[in-house]
Amino acid sequence: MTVTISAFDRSPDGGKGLARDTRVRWALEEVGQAYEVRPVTFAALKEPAYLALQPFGQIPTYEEGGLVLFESGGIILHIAEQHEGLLPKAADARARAISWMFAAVNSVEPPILEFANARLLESDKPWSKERLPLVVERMRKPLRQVEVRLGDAQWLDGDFSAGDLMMVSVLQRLKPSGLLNEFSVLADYVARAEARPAYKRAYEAQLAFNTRK
Ligand code: GTB
Repeated sequence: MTVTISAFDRSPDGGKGLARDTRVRWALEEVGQAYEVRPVTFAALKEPAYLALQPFGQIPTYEEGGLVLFESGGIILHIAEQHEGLLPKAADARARAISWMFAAVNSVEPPILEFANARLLESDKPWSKERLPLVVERMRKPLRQVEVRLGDAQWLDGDFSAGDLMMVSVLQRLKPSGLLNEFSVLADYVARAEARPAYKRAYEAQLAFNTRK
């Protein structure tokens, strides 16, 4: 069955791999599933035809036969459930890996996005200087906690899983600010994940896509 995902026609990051199609590409590469990419312009994201696939007018979507999915977490969970390699077979370990996926998008990502918005979209506001330290501290707390849990382990819970894939994808968003380097355990964790051949293939594919003529 052909799998098609949507991605920005041109990512505003110019191919740094920070848009959310990269995490889906990565999951597909981890499990060895070929895929096609449908480029979507910013204008097309908000048109009825695309909103029928993704109600919030965002990338990525996932299409496989008659199945249409949106939300990167839901898409990656689907991929992980359809193929071997991203979720443990043992029920308890599998449930824990899925919990880490939710932790990544529900507990760690929101304050990171808040920080990115405060830094990039609100820096010209009169209250920005006063607010930014609060936003940064709110973000540091879950990061410290993930760092403590990771300790000197390679991955969050045994072998690499979809939980790590989501957590690393979320942490990568800290890179442009340099803040990831404050957390050496997390920086090493991200580097370890980025050294995976599947990640490299996904990164290179999105780079080629975003820099195509
Ligand atoms: N919760 C959804 C999911 O996980 O799938 C969120 C999807 C989402 O935020 N999509 C963004 C989007 O389509 C792209 S990834 N935005 C367009 C819109 O809302 O109109 C977020 C993103 C965008 C750009 C960069 N960048 O340039 O560095 C990084 C991340």
